[in-house]
Amino acid sequence: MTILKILEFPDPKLRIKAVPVETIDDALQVIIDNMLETMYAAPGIGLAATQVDIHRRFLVADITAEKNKPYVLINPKIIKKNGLEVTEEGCLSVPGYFDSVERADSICVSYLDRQGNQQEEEMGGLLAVCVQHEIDHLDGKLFVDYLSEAKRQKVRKKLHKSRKLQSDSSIML
Ligand code: GNR
Ligand code: NI
Repeated sequence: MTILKILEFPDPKLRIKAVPVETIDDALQVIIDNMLETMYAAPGIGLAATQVDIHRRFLVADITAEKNKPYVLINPKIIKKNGLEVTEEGCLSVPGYFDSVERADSICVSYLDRQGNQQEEEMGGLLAVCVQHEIDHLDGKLFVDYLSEAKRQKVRKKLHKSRKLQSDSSIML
C-alpha cells in the first residue's frame, strides 16, 4: 500500500473537472485502497480522486472514529437535497485552515460501490457535508471558493508562508 501525495491550494490541478469512471478494474481497486490508506493516515474523513491528481469521478469517506466504515462512491450524483446547515470545514488540500460553509443538511446520492453495484442512499449529518465537499473536488471546487476573495487571499499567503518556513528549515538538515 502507498500513501499518495495530496495536491494543495492553489495548485491549478485542483481545478480540473473529473470525468466519469468507465470500468471498475483491478487498477482502480488498488488506487481506492491507496486513497483509503492516505485518508486514514492524514487523518481525514474524506478524499476525492482529484486531490491525488487522478481526474476521474470517485471518492472515499469514513466519518467514524473507529475508521471502520469506509465508503467508496464511484460516479456519485446528488439526486435530492434537503435543508441547510452551517458546518466548520477543513480540507487536506488547504491544511491548517477552517471556516464555516453552508450546505444541504441531508442529501440523496446515487453511486456505484467498489463492486460496481448501483446504490442509492440518504445521508445526513457530517457524512452529507463530507460527500458534498468531495463531489465539489471532483468538479474542481474547493470549500474556500464559498468564502470572500479577501479570505482566500489570506489563506493563499498563509500556505505560501508555511511552505517557505518548511523549505528554509529543511536546508538546515
Ligand atoms: O478531513 C476532512 N474533514 C472535513 C471536515 C468538515 C468538512 C469536510 C471535511 S473533508 C476533509 C478531508 C478533505 O479534504 N476531503 O476532501
Ligand atoms: Ni477537501
